Amino acid sequence: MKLWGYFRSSAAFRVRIALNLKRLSYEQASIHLRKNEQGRPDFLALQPQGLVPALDDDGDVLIQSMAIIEYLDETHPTPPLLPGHPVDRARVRALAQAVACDIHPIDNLRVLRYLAKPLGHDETVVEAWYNHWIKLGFDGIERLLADDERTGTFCHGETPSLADICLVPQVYNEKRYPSFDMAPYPTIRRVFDACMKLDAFDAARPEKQPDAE
Ligand SMILES: N[C@@H](CCC(=O)N[C@@H](CS)C(=O)NCC(=O)O)C(=O)O
Repeated sequence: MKLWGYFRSSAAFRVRIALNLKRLSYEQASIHLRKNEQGRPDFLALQPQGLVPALDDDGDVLIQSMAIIEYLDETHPTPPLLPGHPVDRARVRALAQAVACDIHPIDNLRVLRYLAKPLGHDETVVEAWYNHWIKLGFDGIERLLADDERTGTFCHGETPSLADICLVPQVYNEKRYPSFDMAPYPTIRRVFDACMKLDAFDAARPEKQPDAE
């Protein structure tokens, strides 16, 4: 398999974790987002949205991290990334989507760039935007985790799932910004720490990728 990604992309980070949990080997192709390589014609031919990641599995090119991860889970069912019961599956998907649908898209590079230019907001305003939406998202996720007895060592029980795969890269981003206060999120921090002790998560971290700077 071949994964197009970028070391700092949290959506690519999700797919790297899933591939590692499934013990699948893959090569990586770097799309340097800061240098706008996502707009390169050869990459747009693969992913017309100009977003990483994309995964080539034996000639089938898959896009969108959640679709890729569910594909991997369907084609390589062990270990499962979703629990067995439909209600539990819905909970795990809801936690994952709280990150992937509600937080991540509005704090994406192209959104932050658009706020700066052409909208003309300075760095302080862009940072305030970023932190505001992360805080709102994490406030809800902290309650969803802390107030539910199905939360275990991981977001759902004792094995990592799609929910942890989405949560960890988002937390990882925030740790890069000391201005964002993680103190109000003890459960999120505890789950994050548990995940990062696993090789699959650790090996997927940005600074361990071949294109890390
Ligand atoms: N919903 C997409 C989001 C992909 C996405 O936003 N990728 C970011 C990196 S994390 C990207 O390529 N950004 C390029 C840009 O903003 O120009 C997915 O889950 O794959």
